[in-house]
Amino acid sequence: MARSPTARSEFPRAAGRRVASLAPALLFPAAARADVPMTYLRTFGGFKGQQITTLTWALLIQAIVVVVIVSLLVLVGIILRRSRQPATGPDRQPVEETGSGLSWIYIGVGVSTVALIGSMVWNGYTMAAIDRPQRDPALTIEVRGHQWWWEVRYMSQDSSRIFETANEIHIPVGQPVEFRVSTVDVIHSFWIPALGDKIDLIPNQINSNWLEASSPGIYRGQCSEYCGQQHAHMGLVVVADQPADFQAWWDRQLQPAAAAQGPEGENLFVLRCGACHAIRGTRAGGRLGPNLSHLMGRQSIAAGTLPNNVAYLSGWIANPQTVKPGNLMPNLDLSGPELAGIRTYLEAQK
Ligand code: HEC
Ligand SMILES: [Cu+2]
Repeated sequence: MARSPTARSEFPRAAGRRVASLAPALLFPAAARADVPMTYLRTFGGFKGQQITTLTWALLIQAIVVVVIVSLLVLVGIILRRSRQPATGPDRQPVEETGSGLSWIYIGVGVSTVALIGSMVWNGYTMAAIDRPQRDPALTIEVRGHQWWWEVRYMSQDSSRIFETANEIHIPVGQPVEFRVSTVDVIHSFWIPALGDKIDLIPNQINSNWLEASSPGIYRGQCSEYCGQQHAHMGLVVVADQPADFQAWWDRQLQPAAAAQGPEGENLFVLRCGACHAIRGTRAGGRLGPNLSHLMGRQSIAAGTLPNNVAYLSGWIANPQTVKPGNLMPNLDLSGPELAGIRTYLEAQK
């Protein structure tokens, strides 16, 4: 399910950054992003992503160096101790040894202080540098967290172009996009590791963040603040399209729902599902579950849990509680014909 963008153009020019970007290149030689969909050690997030990933590598390497040095010192201590024989037997050891070793403490504290202050300054610099995009965001997308899925609303000056969707976000490549986020229930956190930093979704508050994708592709995201039983199945995808494809996608979303094979399927859908789900242009206007307009254009269902194809879709509609126990869509005990009618109707929502 992935196009693999070439990240080459992304590798930073500055010498310091080049060192840091070497490490991921060694670890994942020709890895397509799909092989490591949730990586934050490689970035596709333009300027912001580079700033964060470089810092991440620096801190990671620093932590590894500390562990290696401390382990070596412990080993040296153990080995030296064993080889030194007490002169007159164990009962004759002096209580206080000459040469206290305190200088090791002074050196250790000095070195860690410099390293920690250095990281703190770098952290502060990075946070200031990524606070705002270098250009004004191309568009604003509102994201609202639900247990356990993502409500997504595209904003526009032209109110006829505003629309809602769920769990899959398209953005134009190479342009900063503003995200305004909140939640209807508990705290969630919106995170697309390959693109940039996290932002918490907090009740009765709107937080904002911005992201930019530097190459086209599909980037997996994940709720990263524990939010209940199905927290681990609260995923999403961000699809970065070429600007023209993005506009075409947006236009397609605004098109009316398809009425597949007569009104029967639609009526069934409105009756059995419309209290919780909306499809634009029909009487189904529920808001307790994801908006299902143009559902078949999405890659996955149940917030990134299952691939979106007819088989999984049927399985989900027939028995959502087996797939995602505890989720807020109940098993509906549909009859065979009801399930078939609703499925056929949904299949036409491309
Ligand atoms: C009581 C409310 C409720 C009813 C009734 C309901 N659903 Fe849902 N549905 C939900 C919720 C909540 C979710 C999100 C579950 C999750 O991912 O945690 C959901 C998710 C879905 C999804 C996955 C969408 C996505 O983008 O991930 C599909 C498809 C779906 N429902 C179809 C149906 C159909 C078809 C019916 C009628 C037969 C129906 N639902 C009835 C609440 C409901
Ligand atoms: Cu969550």
